[in-house]
Amino acid sequence: MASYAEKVMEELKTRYPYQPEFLQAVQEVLQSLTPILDKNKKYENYRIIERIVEPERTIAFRVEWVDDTGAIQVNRGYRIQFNSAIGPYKGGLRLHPSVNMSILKFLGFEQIFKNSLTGLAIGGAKGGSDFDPKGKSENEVMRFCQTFMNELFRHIGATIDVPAGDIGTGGREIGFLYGQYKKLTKSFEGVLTGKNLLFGGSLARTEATGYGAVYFAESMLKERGESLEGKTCAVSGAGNVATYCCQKLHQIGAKPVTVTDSKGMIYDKNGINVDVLKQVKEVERASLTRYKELVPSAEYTAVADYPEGLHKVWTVPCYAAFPCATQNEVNARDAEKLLANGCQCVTEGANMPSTLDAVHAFVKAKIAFGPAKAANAGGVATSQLEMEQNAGMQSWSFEEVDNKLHGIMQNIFTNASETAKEFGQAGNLVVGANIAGFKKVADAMIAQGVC
Ligand code: NDP
Ligand code: 2IT
Repeated sequence: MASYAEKVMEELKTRYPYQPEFLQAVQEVLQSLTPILDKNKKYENYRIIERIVEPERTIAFRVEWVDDTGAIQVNRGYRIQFNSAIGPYKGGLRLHPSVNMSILKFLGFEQIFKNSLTGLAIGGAKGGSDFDPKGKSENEVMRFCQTFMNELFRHIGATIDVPAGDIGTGGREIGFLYGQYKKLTKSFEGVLTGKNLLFGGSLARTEATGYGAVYFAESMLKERGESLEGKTCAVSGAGNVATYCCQKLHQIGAKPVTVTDSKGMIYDKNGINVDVLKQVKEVERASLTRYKELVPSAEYTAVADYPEGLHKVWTVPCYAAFPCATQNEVNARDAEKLLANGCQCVTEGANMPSTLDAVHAFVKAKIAFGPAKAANAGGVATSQLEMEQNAGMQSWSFEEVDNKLHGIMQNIFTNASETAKEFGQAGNLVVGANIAGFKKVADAMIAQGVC
């Protein structure tokens, strides 16, 4: 007979056949929950799974703006307020042409458990638009952000829902969004995180996700008597998470040798030059071909030249891999290649970067595998530290925030690791993180009644 989780999964597949990313994210979580659902029938009695897979509120709206030629442009904007059982809605805004309901529901669903794992009082949400900031002028990005906020502002607030950055949304976009929120509401409050330091941003928020992923990898390896020091690492992505992942790897004596963007990959045998990477991506907003111009000894490979069915970055022999670009960028064949080349540690900086098959391969091989909702939680955790500073009208030092981040990542590892042991699956942090993240939210939902 099908288990409770399997029954809900089948219903969900029938209801949302056109939301593959959402179904994938739910499947990964539900597969892990069987031990706790079997042990505690209360979750089935209270129909927690049917409830937790449906967003509390889904907001979809039109975003119309005028481009530099005077033409009217129309985009779709969204905010998915998924779960507020343990705190105000919290999660990023993604600006990318691929954004749709499936992608945002997967991200919002993941965010529920990630935020719970941080140990902080934050619920789960995600939003964004199919607007592509790439190739747009500053004025176009500003006008888009302003009209996006013209609708979003009525649904958010410092104790209601606090959006932040994600793919395509960095400090520049958060600034424009914040300016318009303030204009519309007259309120100078911590309604967005990832703000500029000049108006309420937190030191170390920019670095937090990448740094946090490396701290998480170190915790996993320490338990195994290993470390990253002196080790070669493969990193994907070339944005916020990848850049500060590379920076922290250098600081602890490891060597990141790759970065990737949507057009290609850089292999730099001398170690990725983070100053050059920042110049290319943060200042010039250029493609990685520019890195090759600035560092001629580096090798550049265009996506069109990747080996059939593989992401070239995962064919580079490495001790540790840090996928930090986007979902499903590590498939089963990539996983096989990484393992065949001796990779001992995979730490997910991006959200759901590994397909279900790839996750299974890493878990089966018993390497150190840090699932996204645990390993990349440093970003949102530091966002909550920014909210705390805003609420108290304080500004903490870089060291203070970084130390708190380090402590939070260590706690997330310990919690996931202990929970895995408690349910008879020592070392399986996928199961540990999913159960630990779920339990707190589910118990809070039960305590708050059916409302
Ligand atoms: P950025 O927009 O700063 O960078 C994204 C990078 O990934 C860019 O280099 C981009 O290439 C590349 N990329 C994006 N989409 C694709 C794609 N479809 N195919 C190939 N490459 C792609 O985003 P972040 O660094 O903030 O986010 C990266 C990942 O980390 C995402 O999964 C995000 O959800 C996750 N994350 C982010 C957090 C944060 O605090 N920012 C927190 C936790 C998770 P190009 O330069 O060509 O655009
Ligand atoms: O996926 C994520 O955790 C983020 N994009 C960061 C969210 C946040 O609120 O800082």
